[in-house]
Amino acid sequence: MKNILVIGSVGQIGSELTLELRKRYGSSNVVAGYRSTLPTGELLESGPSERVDATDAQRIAEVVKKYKIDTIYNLAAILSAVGESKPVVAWNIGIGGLMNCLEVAREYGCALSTPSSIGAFGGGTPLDNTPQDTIMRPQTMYGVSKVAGELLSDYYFKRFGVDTRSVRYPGIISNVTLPGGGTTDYAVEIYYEAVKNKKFISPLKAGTFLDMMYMPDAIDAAIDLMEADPSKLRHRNSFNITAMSFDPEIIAAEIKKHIPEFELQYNVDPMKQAIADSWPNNMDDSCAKEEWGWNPKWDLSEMTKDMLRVIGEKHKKGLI
Ligand code: AKB
Repeated sequence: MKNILVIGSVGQIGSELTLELRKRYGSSNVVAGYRSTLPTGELLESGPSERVDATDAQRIAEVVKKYKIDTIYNLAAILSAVGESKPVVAWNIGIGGLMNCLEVAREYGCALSTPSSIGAFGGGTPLDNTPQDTIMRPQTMYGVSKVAGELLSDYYFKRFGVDTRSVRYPGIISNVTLPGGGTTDYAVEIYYEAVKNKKFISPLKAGTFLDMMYMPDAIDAAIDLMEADPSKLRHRNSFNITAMSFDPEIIAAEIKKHIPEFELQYNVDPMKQAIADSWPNNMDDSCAKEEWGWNPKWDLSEMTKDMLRVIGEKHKKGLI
């Protein structure tokens, strides 16, 4: 990877991935693509940025030509819960956007990474130790578009030789940019509420186990997979990866170790609960470990310390 375009660079993952790519590959070699929200701060100042809407193929091609892009990270997506209220938009961005990226990648010889998700599972998937290759009949538009996206990405690799690779992300926990509209967002919000109000009302009930991961591991995964030796990859789109699995009670108990007065209450959101119930409790990520050395570094205890430290500092400075 030398010249990289990140589509969706102001989102939860994009805002941190773009900065890490700039550190590793040089600031001027990583273009921050944005749609309506302009990049700000370090993201704006540390390298080039361009307006790139994933649904506009011509614009993607212009930017790819202008910067001689060889690798595209396509992070444009509408997350699972919002996708249920805007299914057509979710499909157009998820699949329309991906088709545009695949076609541009084919024409200009780019490698392409478009993350999939635990949302691709459902409808008969074994929920414990979920295998890499298994039944996938998701019941959300987000999930349908993720399964279709995996298939399309593999199709473009086999049919046209486009170097497509991707991971199935679990819930991603981070403290730079908030997620928006996902089912796993609660696991980010709980830390902010713990710091600000010492209390959190969970939309998912006790006993709802989901795979999760701290952002530094999520970023390493995206980059390491794109750097992996292709001869070792038996799979491409997409690899199960996970770092931890917990339910609201377990994350709350971890927070209480640092904020003893923290209280967890419940007001279950039936739509989010139904989505979470259809997703794995914990995935088997052994293929990622074997084929490209996936090795998460953060567990719940270390992540909780770091999240509370960073969010605590933001709170003291009046930033949240
Ligand atoms: C969501 O909850 O929709 C996302 C995901 C797991 O893909 N965070």
